[in-house]
Amino acid sequence: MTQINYEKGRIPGQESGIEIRHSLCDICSPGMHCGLDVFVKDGKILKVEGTEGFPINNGKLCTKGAGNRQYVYREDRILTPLKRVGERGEGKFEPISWDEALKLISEKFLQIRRDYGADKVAFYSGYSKHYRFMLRRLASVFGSQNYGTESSSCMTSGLMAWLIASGMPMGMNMPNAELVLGWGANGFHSRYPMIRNMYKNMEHGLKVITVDPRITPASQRLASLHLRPHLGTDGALALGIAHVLIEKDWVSHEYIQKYVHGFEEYREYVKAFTPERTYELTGVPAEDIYKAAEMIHEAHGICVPESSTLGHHRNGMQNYRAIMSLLIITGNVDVKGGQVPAPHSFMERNCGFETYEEEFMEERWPKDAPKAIGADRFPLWYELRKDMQANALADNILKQDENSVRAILALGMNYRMFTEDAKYIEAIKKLDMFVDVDLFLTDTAKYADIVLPACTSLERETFMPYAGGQVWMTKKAIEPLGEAKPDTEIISLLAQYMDLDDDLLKGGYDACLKHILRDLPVTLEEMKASEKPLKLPDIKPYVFGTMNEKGWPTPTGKLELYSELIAAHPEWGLDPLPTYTEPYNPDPEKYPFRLCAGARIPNALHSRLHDVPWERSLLPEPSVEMSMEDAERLGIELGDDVEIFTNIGSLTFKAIPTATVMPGDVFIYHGYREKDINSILDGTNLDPYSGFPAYRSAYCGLRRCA
Ligand SMILES: Nc1nc2c(c(=O)[nH]1)N[C@H]1C(S)=C(S)[C@@H](COP(=O)(O)OP(=O)(O)OC[C@H]3O[C@@H](n4cnc5c(=O)[nH]c(N)nc54)[C@H](O)[C@@H]3O)O[C@H]1N2
Ligand SMILES: Nc1nc2c(c(=O)[nH]1)N[C@H]1C(S)=C(S)[C@@H](COP(=O)(O)OP(=O)(O)OC[C@H]3O[C@@H](n4cnc5c(=O)[nH]c(N)nc54)[C@H](O)[C@@H]3O)O[C@H]1N2
Ligand SMILES: [Mo]
Repeated sequence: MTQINYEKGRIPGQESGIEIRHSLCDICSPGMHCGLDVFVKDGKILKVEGTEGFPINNGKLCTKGAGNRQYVYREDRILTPLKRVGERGEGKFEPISWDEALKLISEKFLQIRRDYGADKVAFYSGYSKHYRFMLRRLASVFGSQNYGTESSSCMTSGLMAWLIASGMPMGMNMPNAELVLGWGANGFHSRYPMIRNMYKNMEHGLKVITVDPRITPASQRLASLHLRPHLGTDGALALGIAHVLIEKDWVSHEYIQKYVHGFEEYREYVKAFTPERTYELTGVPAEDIYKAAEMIHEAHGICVPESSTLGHHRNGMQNYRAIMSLLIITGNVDVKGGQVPAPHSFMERNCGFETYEEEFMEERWPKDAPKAIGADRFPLWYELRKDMQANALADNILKQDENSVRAILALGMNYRMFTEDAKYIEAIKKLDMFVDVDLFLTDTAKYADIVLPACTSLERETFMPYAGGQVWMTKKAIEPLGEAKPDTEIISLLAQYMDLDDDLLKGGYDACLKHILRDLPVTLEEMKASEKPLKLPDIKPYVFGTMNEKGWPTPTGKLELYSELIAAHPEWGLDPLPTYTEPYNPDPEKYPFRLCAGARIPNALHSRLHDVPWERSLLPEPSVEMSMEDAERLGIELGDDVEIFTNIGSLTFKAIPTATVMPGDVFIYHGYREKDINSILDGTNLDPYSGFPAYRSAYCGLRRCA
């Protein structure tokens, strides 16, 4: 209590010289940016609090958000543009001016374009998203299709599954739902705003089924039923539930007949997934499968959260398709409380209004340029995304042939997000030029020829749209540290220095925003003048059933269980139905443990917070969670060193035996510099539909270190 009062004692006002500036937390997910009150004195941040009344967080901050001050002032912040003087990776740089840096980059990129073609320069973005519409356009105007992002392994696999079924992004209508299939959803650690919504709706009777191999806060506090399939077997489980629904005649025949394509083929396929066989494949007992089917049958309005977890498997996209199919056959798509159309407003979020963001990104797309990297290996990805599958980038470079990329402009590249990531460093070493724009001098940035300093969300104004038709320009809380600049300004400067044919990009962030937001009933100036998000007038609620009646943008105009898009391309070697394949284990005898690398922990966001003292203190050492049973069997105790080995390599972690993990499973978080789990995951173990790595259904051996 005294502690809290002491903090609150920092009272803003004339006397104390402390001012509160309204900004946002950009550490986490792009759609859920939380409002921050930043307490500033003499241009320095003293502390941060959540903004009361803010649409997403209403005064609350999570573990990560509370670390914003330490994040902004991390010791390795880059303060000036840097030019490499030592060997790649050595980390020896000299400061140079912005003018010099931009000239060096522009001259090299233009020379590569002249000598080898525009596609030999790739444009990459890490997790941050606020500048992506400009980066994509920069790549296009430059002439390269090789624009790619971290979305090559994030939520996009699930999005692709919907693009196949309905032709558009879809979202939950949770306020009207009676049941959420919380498949791989433990928002307590990854998406707390979603959990708050669930709690709110549970007061009106919403029920939740959690499907998670682990016991989690979500399974304990929210779930009426908790199914615990083995990692990466979700497709079999969904098909098993479908089997029961069909057998009991709990499907919606009228709905299927009117709106669904391919039910006959699908029914034929799921016949084999009897509860007994499903149990063998997934470990979920038959009675739980019946119980889930019964709950689905009884609910009016069922929806399923988007998920990256489910995409992180070699069979990930098909598994997610199998899950969605449960909604389709029970008539829960485009109905009240079901999965409903969620066209994107900005940054892949649905906010209830339209912008010209997509047009802005697409209109200059160089359709005659060589196809983006990965188009040959992951044709479905390319068909649906029209950008580079970043998981194919290292191989493209390492091949060193006439198609290999020669330069990369990266905004926030963290090579440790890729599996078998040493390949990425080898690839970067082969480049003529690697430019990394980041907040911090990361291990990846150390390989760059030129490093450019970006600034955090607290040092810039950022356009943010929110669900329900809300828009805002956040406030700068402090001036950029050193010579750091917003990414958007850096992109615009590059367009100017290369003198690309695009007045909008050259005109800067505000000019681009004004262009894509031109039909909104409020102006950018009005957003800037407001201390909080503005609600747009006349946001019309979606009328359920519109798309079912109008017809979906799929080849048949119906919701497709059987994909005619895939069927039209037998050369892709992909299945039109949501078929199930087992996760890949290179040698079950050597690698008997199922390894999930990456289930979210509250105090980390990929590589960003491992070097933030408050966050690190909550779990100081990279650890492996394992079952009590396995620990006992192998003589392992809390804190023991445990060796994890795969077909690629081995690493040691501190053991955390826990009752939340099933025997045979192990859980390890990623992004640690000193214990990088991705360095020992097989880089060829990719989903042929999406190109996503199997981060969550890898296999390993485990032993106690002597
Ligand atoms: N094993 C395993 N690997 C995974 C995953 C997993 O679950 N398991 N998850 C995957 C998923 S879902 C994702 S989304 C990816 C995320 O992977 P990354 O995109 O690599 O995520 P980060 O490490 O958070 O961020 C990348 C870089 O962006 C920098 N950065 C932060 N803010 C800014 C900014 O405003 N501007 C610029 N220019 N740079 C900035 C950071 O300092 C960091 O160096 O990881 C993937 N990798
Ligand atoms: N604290 C924190 N929050 C984050 C992030 C972070 O790094 N840290 N990353 C952000 C990003 S980029 C993303 S994409 C999202 C991810 O968000 P989510 O996908 O919601 O989060 P995860 O914790 O990775 O996975 C949720 C649950 O899925 C379970 N799970 C793992 N594998 C399987 C499986 O094969 N089947 C089933 N049924 N369940 C499985 C895990 O046990 C875990 O409890 O989180 C975002 N939020
Ligand atoms: Mo992600």
